Amino acid sequence: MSSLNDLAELVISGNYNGAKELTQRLIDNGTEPLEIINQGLMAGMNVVGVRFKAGDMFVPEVMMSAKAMSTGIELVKPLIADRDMPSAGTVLIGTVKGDLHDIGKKLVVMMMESAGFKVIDLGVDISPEAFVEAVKEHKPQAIGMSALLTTTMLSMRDTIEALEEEGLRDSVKIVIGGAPISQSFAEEIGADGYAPDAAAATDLCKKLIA
Ligand code: B1M
Repeated sequence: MSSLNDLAELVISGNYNGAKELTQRLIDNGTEPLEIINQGLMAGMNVVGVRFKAGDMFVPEVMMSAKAMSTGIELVKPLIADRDMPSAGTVLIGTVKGDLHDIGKKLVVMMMESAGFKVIDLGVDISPEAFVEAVKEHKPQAIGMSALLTTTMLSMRDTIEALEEEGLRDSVKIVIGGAPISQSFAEEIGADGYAPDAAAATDLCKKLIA
């Protein structure tokens, strides 16, 4: 195996040892670092996103693919100046106040990073005030909120209201998701969009930020 297509295939199959070895070989052969990222690692992850959305790939497989991709990125990163790293924008993400579920949110983070977003993951149990402070500090283009409990989803509304009170609402796009969330709830609380899964969240952020 020696080509960028092969590298993409290794990412798709979640073969992180293979992806690591081939990335190193491509670097040693003088392949441009950005080509390795765009035409190899990210190209593979884009396919994963499409297949996951279509229900042809499942969570554990996506996690293996994301690991393969990030293993390669770690090798290439030191060779690229920060300003040249492809960046689709900055997304701040967290599981809302009172909620400790983060498996789905981590999947969203991985997919977004794979698509070239700089993702700042605030973690779980994030209060509206903490979201506001983080927006002031990181100035993201978008915020992602995750909730898995019907009792915590209302914290999304509180967060949006807190952003409005601070005059920050219009500076960011807001995407929400998680098992109890729906498009109508997003509309009700004034979010910019709802995504049912990690791939859709990534697509939505691309669309909203563009
Ligand atoms: Co909890 N839990 N849990 N739990 N838990 C659920 C959510 C529940 C549905 C189980 C049930 O009763 N059938 C239920 C909620 C009921 C409700 O409110 N309607 C529940 C409950 C009640 C609780 C506790 C209250 C239980 C208790 O203590 N009595 C408690 C609450 C703790 C708290 O948060 N304060 C609790 C605790 C836990 C654990 C800690 C044990 C553990 C979480 C571990 C962790 O996340 N680190 C846990 C788990 C694992 C689950 C289930 C079994 C699985 C959730 C999961 O990870 N799914 C869940 C039942 C179920 O869903 N079958 C359940 C896999 C994950 C990939 O999917 O998170 O949906 P999901 O993410 C999806 C999409 O939703 C979407 O993308 C992902 C896929 O691509 N998505 C986004 C998610 N975030 C997004 C953000 C976006 C866009 C898309 O944009 C930003």
